[in-house]
This record gives sequence, structure tokens and C-alpha cells, in this order.
Amino acid sequence: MGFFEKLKQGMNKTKSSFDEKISNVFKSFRKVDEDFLDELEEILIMSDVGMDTSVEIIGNLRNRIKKEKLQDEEDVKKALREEMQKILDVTDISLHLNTKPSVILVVGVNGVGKTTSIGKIANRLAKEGKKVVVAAADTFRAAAVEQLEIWAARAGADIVKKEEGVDPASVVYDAIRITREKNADVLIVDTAGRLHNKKYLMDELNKIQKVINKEMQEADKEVLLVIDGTTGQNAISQVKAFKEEADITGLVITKLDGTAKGGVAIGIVHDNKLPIKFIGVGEGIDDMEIFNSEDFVKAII
Ligand SMILES: Nc1nc2c(ncn2[C@@H]2O[C@H](COP(=O)(O)OP(=O)(O)OP(=O)(O)O)[C@@H](O)[C@H]2O)c(=O)[nH]1
Ligand SMILES: [Mg+2]
Repeated sequence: MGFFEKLKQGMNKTKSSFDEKISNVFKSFRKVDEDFLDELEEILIMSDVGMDTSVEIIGNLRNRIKKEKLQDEEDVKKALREEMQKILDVTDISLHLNTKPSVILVVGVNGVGKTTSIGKIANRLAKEGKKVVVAAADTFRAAAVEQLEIWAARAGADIVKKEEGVDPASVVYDAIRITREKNADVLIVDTAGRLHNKKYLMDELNKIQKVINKEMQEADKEVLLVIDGTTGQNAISQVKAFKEEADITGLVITKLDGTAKGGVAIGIVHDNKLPIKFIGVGEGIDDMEIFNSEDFVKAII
């Protein structure tokens, strides 16, 4: 199955809830007027796109409907898709990993799919012919290291780990040295999603980021915030909290398979001007793709 099919299948719940509601609006209004647009706006808001974003999309759609005299369901849907895509395309979505070595720091609250995404990204990079090292900087739980080890083995990446409970920044420090010694292309750092409290977590991330900035000054750096696509509006506050503490360069939205809340991705990009770089649509090693806004909106409407 191609990735687009996988994405479409995965996002089926988002799509059917969107599509069904939109078709119902078309059925209940005989023409595309203000009432119709109000109803459409409400659907977007209910689909977790977010209030401001929905208002903006419908505002732009209203102008186009007037200018282009759109009345047909398919034409209006197409215009709606394009307006959504415009929001998703506001920023540069490419990964900047041009130096050797370069580094990806992966952050996010617990259970969102950080370690799994690292496995998938490492595998992608390895397939591109890159030598990858992963750092097990989630030293909070022993199981976290074992899980990363399994993913590293699958992806053919080397792992740098230490015993449970050690300072994660020291793991990162060692990993940077080993990445250079092995002449690897990319270092990917896994971090803990839960510590004793939020302050510990953010302090730890700060410390890790400081080590990276100091030891890899010249390197290309990506700081990817992983968001669970099933969490809906909750995701918004997570982005806000992490943005305050880390230099986030992009988002990874996971678990878009089997959620009706995929619309949240559009609101997050709109509100934060952060690009989505990858999306996850399953638990397997190949279930992740570089984000493509056109495919994404096609998969939901
Ligand atoms: N369906 C689905 N499941 C996913 C996806 N990504 C991750 N998961 C699952 O989500 C669960 C948590 O994933 P992890 O990678 O362990 O999450 P984490 O952020 O590293 O969690 P902590 O280390 O506890 O903070 C696992 O059961 C994964 O298989 C996805 O795209 N789709
Ligand atoms: Mg993890």
C-alpha cells in the first residue's frame, strides 16, 4: 500500500466525520449563502481545527465563493481544501540536516510516540544511506532504553546508553563524542516524556539543549516536538508549553490512524507557525512519512 493510501485509510475517521457533515450541510442548504458558511465554520470548529483558524478559513472561502461564483459541492470542497492547504504551507517543512554530523532532538509529553517516531525516522535516514546514532537520554525508566534499543536494531542505528537514573545530559554528551568518532551523519536524541513534575522535565530539556548547542555549535539542528494526533485541543497547550522552553523547529503528529481529530493539525500550524515535518499513521517502522499538505487535506476532505 502506498503512503497516501495508508494516510487515507488511517485518517478515515477524520475524513468520514468531515465529509459526512459537509455533505449534510450541502443537502440542507439549497444555496451557498451566509447560513451555509456559518454551518461549515461550525463543522471546522467541531473537528478540532480551532476557532481562529476556522474563522480565517471560512473568511477566505467566502471571498472565493463570491469572486469565483462557486455553488457546486465539489468546487466548494476543492476551494476549502486549498484554503486549508495554504495554512499548512506557511512554513518551510524540509528537514535541515546538511552538516555532518547533524542532530535531531525529540521532545514531547509521555506516550505521544517519541521513541517510536525516532525508530521510524532513523530507519528513513538509514534508507537514504545515512549513518545514524541514537542517544537514550530518557534515563528515567529502564524500559525506555530497552525500547529504543529494539528500534535502533530494526533501523540499523547505533545506540548510546547509560544506566538508569544518570543525568541525561551526560548521555547526550557521550553520544555527541561517539557520533563524531563513528563519523556518523545524524544523531537522534530520545528524551523522557514524564519526570517527577513539569519543571524537572523542562529543566532537563534545557540542559540537554545547552549541551547540544555548545558541543555541536556548527551543526544543523532539528528540535522536533511530538504531538499525539488523538488528543485534540489538548495538543495546543502542549505546543505552547514546549515552545516556551525549547527551540522547536518542527512537529511530528502521530497516531493519525484511527482518529477523528486530525483537523487539530491545521489549528496547531496556524496558531504557532511551526511546520509539521512528519506524520505517523501506525505502529510499524514504515508508518511515517514526510508531511505533504496536499495529501493531508485530500485525506480529510
Ligand atoms: N496507532 C499508532 N500508534 C502509535 C503511533 N506512534 C506511536 N504509537 C504507539 O504509541 C505508544 C507510545 O509510543 P512511544 O513511542 O513509546 O511514546 P513515547 O513518547 O516515547 O512515550 P514515553 O517514552 O513514555 O514518553 C506505543 O504503543 C506506540 O506503538 C502511530 O503513529 N500510530
Ligand atoms: Mg519513549
